[in-house]
Amino acid sequence: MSRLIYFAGSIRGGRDDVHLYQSLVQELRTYGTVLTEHVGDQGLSVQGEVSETGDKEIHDRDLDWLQQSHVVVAEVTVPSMGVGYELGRAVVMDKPVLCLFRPDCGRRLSAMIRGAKGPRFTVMDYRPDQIKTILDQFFSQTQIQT
Ligand code: 6IA
Repeated sequence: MSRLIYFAGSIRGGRDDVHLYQSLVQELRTYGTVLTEHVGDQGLSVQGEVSETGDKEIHDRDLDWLQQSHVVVAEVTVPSMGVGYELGRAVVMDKPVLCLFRPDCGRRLSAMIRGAKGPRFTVMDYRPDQIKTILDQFFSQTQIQT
């Protein structure tokens, strides 16, 4: 069975890093199917996707995908309530999680994310030119049940 990857990144929290999300989604495609490719879509603005569906549908669909996924990768540099919520739910679902944070943004990562570090919850500081290496390391060292 193909590996299903849930990628999380800020939407209403701010789209400053959307180009990075796009690169991450592209790179993640080499490791499996990315269920949430829209997060890296430059056309999706803070105002949100043009859609008839309401927030409840978005929430329920995303949680469905989260449940189906085998692994969660989150870009956590731009603070996002939605990403924080997804990460909390992922922990409860016992999914392996990788959080990527860019320290050169000048902010400090929330203690609730940095402090969640554990065998199933990896937090990595990174620069964009390290994406390939970090993903390679994570996917080769993490037990991901498919
Ligand atoms: O609080 P945020 O919006 O920054 O939360 C971002 C996270 O929540 C992402 O990782 C997504 O998985 C999820 N999320 C938030 N909004 C959406 C969305 N459409 N579609 C899919 N996933 C979402 C937003 C459209 C809406 C603004 C009309």
